Amino acid sequence: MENSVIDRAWWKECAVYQIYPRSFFDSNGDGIGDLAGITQKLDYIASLGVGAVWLNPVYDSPNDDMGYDIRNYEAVMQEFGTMADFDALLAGLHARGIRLIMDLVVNHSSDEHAWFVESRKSRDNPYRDFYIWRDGKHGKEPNNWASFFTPSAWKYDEQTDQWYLHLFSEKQPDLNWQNPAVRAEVYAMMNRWFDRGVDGFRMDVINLIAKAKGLPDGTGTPSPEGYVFAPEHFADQPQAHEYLREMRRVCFDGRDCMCVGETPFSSSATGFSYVDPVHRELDMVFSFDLMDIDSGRSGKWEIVPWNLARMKAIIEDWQTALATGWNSLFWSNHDQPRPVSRFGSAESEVPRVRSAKMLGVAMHLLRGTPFVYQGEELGMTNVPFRNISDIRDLESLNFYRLAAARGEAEKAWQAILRKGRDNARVPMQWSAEQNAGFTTGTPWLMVNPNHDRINVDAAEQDPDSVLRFYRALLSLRAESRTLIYGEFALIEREHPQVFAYTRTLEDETMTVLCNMSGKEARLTKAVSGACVLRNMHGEMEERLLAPYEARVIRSHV
Ligand code: TEU
Ligand code: CA
Repeated sequence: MENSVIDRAWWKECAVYQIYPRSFFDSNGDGIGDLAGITQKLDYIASLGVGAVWLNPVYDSPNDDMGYDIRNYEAVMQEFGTMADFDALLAGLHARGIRLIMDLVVNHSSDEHAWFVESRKSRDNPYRDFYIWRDGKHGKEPNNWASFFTPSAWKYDEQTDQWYLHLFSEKQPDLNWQNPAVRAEVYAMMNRWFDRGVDGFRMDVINLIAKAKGLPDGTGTPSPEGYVFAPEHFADQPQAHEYLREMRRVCFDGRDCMCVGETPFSSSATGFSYVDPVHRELDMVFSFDLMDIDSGRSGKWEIVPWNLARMKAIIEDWQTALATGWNSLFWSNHDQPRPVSRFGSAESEVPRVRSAKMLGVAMHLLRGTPFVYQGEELGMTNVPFRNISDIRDLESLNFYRLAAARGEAEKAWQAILRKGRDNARVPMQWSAEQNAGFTTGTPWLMVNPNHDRINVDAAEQDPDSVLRFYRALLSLRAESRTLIYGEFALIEREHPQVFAYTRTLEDETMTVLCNMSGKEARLTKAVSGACVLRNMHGEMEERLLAPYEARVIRSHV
């Protein structure tokens, strides 16, 4: 901190709880979580000790990509309730001192959005340039870009004999941010949500909004279908910064809000360029580096073992690069498998509980704002889906279809079990009752059979549950200026099992020691001081960590 004054902000001091509304709590028995359901669980949310909630999209949507394809930015999805339900939830959160962060999905809209319905009508429609339309090349796509969810990023539209760009599904056409009218509409919409009382936005793939001039072909390795994934031409383009600075002027300046951008492909240097206090285009970004740690060259479905040295390097890199900015801290979200299954051990109960707590310590005491995804606080695990008919996520379904066509269905299925997004999207586990207490109807996505032992009710009863520990962890952080603002330094750098670091502010140091392995680990150096948090009981040897043990030690100079 170089004895400078700490640049305090509410969003640096609180933790954020991420809610996937479709799977949180169903208030009316239709099998789909809803806004009134979240409102019913406000006391639970408050009990976690979080200062903000981020809601995945709740806007009107045909749900091709579960709300990430928005038909109307200013209406609530019917299955989730009404605008009155929304206002009640917002008021209930604010009454408890909890802020509300909305998802903002403006790289693309739904193809059913009124703008696109107009846009596709004719080449001279006033909304034509709201999207990215191009002529084909010799009867084929305008360029060779691959999409995230389908082989090609282009879709041909007969009516006007042109193609439109969609980096995600065909039902998610990319908005044309070059068009000032698009930007003006988006900013006005955001300002209306701010005026309604929301406290900020999580901005979906916000670093993809500007595309390289001329939309040049990608030069990487083509997919089996012959398309090239070309983030060099659609991620982190210079215009993205221009647009975000404009957005700050038009929407954020003068408001007490927080904005966090989701920024796939960004390096730490690029990440810093978004949060650099000089411009502060965004307050935080979500980095993908850790999330890609077990992905092979062809992407997330090519699963490779993760490695601790690489994990430490990624964390140190971001902690260092953003030392004058601010990091977001997360192990999971609605797109990622469950961390305890991925980085801990979900094989049996003792290691599951201990590694879930250890992971919480390792991540959420870094310098940055913790984002806890629903169910993480229970140590919820990946799901034993039986076969592809259990899956609802279009990314997994499309991947499976393409792989099956190549005769690789079984390999694809194994990858979906480990990495598929539905692992995180099954209903929240409230109780051991039928459907995990999530709904009295038929849940839209199966519940994990392990809800008989992993659930909120059971965790409330058990003083050693992951839930009780998460409360202690978040309250320790909330009450420690050192854990919030202190400087980060990696220790035990070369240790093959241990991830450890210090956080230092003035004369106080908090040392975080985590055994990331299922075997005992010997520290190279003893750490003296008072143990203020530990994820297990039993005798404590200064230099020995039990499998998945985590400790936090406070000391003073
Ligand atoms: O995700 C952006 C993104 O990069 C995803 O494609 C991510 O790589 C993928 O989910 C990993 O499996 C955001 C949202 O979080 C996601 O839910 C949406 O599907 C996507 O944007 C399109 O809006
Ligand atoms: Ca419902």
